[in-house]
Amino acid sequence: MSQPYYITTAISYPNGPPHIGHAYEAVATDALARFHRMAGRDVRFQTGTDEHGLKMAQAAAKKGVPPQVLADEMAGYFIEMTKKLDISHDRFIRTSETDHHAASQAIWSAMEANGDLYLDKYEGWYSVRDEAYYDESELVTAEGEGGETEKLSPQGTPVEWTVEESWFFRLSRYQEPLLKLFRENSGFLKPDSRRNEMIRFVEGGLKDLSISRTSFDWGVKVPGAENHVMYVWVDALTNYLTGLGYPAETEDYPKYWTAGGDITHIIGKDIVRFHSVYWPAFLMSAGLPLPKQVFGHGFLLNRGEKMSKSVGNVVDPLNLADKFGVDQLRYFLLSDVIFGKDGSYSAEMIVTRTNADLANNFGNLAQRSLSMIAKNCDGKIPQPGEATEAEKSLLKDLQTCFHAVTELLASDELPIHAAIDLIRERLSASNQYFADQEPWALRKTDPARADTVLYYTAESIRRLAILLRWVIPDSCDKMLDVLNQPRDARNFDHLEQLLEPGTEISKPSPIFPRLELPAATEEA
Ligand code: ME8
Repeated sequence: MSQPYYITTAISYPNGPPHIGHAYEAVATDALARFHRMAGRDVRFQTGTDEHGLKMAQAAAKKGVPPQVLADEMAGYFIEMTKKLDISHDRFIRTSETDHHAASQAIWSAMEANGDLYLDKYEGWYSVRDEAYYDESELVTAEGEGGETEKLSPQGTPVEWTVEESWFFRLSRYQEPLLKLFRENSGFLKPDSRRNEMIRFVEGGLKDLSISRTSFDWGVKVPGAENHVMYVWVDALTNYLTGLGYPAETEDYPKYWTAGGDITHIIGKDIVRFHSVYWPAFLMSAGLPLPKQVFGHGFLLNRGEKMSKSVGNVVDPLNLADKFGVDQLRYFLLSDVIFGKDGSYSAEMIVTRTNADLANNFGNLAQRSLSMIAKNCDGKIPQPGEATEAEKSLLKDLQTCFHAVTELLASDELPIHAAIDLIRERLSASNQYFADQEPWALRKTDPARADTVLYYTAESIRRLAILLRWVIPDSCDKMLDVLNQPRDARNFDHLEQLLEPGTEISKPSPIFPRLELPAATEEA
């Protein structure tokens, strides 16, 4: 039996409502969680909001409300997004919750007990937007609007000179252990491009990290130094432990973390340094096991351009889901974007992709074949005659596809898009089988053979619905409802089982309507 699987998204800053990047990460992580659950693994999945820090405090001040009020309001939108997009998390964590304060103080105390914390003064650059400290050597110089030069972070965000008393973490101690981790464990950080970047960063030398602030008080209090709040990333990263009950030795914490569970953090490329350098160093210091993998996915660009409030191209993912359908959006994001690389989206791209694969391919096959069963077979799955080579290879190829998909998703590269490509090939093959066999013509010349063809077409639809259920759960469940399949017969271990002839089917109605392009004026 494989190890329990713990998968997490990053926790989002609720300084504004969710954008398409948040939706993308939630959907990709959800698909992986669902895949492993369908494969029979014990899965725990966590997502949530990262509510502390200067960015939140400043956003709240700008609105004239306390940070907790802003966090409560915006967290509500993030929770709404998870519901809307069918995200199957076990816990939605909010870092302002009491148990999270306790967990953050526990990891702090463990790092302190290991001799890794000391009090000093921080003097250096800080980017509020990135909630990150930068070394002078990392900054880039840009020309401001008035022609003056300004210093920006490597992410292009403004930086400010900060001087304050601060607790420090002896990150420098972990340079060698981290390099060893990267070198000996090539799967720890993926894709490889991010790993190479981080190896270069660590090789460049690690300075001790400032991990507390005294100039504001919106955060987790430092144990024994109540005028300090923890640097937001210390508490944010600890969310992954809080959600399991840490530090209490309850059932979930040992099961998913300390007893060798496979821990996977799915995050975006901009926060790889925090997850693959700071986080493992904190964990090593606290004497805790490390995650199995940190995966830094790419960014979604609106028609190839970075989203930004000033450009006015920030897209509300809930609007997209309303316009095009939840599963249509999920399918597009997961099949069109190469997991690990940046991807582009636009209304045309969503419509083109989902019309081709879902409406014209899957939907059309199901609608045509199941309507024939409804009309000609008394609404019941017909009794098949002997299977010919065509039927045998139809089913065999579906099974081979399942094994290939499993193998892909067990690899460190997590090629979700490539797994969907394989399933899409089977969709087309089933359509081809149906078209080649012409059951509508056989109905007149050889009704028994027509029944056989309809039986195997329905069987391939059942298998395709199971194969795609981790990507587009609601539509596949609707398809399996039409086929009258029990809820407990929809996982991968039911792939090879065959439809029971005589099973009554429900009247099929189109599950994937053909989408029209929205008018240019209201485009995404
Ligand atoms: O970074 N495309 O929060 P966040 C794809 N609170 N992904 C994107 C994206 C885009 N255009 N923009 C952002 C934070 N993301 C921290 C995380 S975890 C302990 C703390 C991703 O709201 C981003 O890379 O800025 C991150 O993984 C997630 O969305 C939340 O970003």
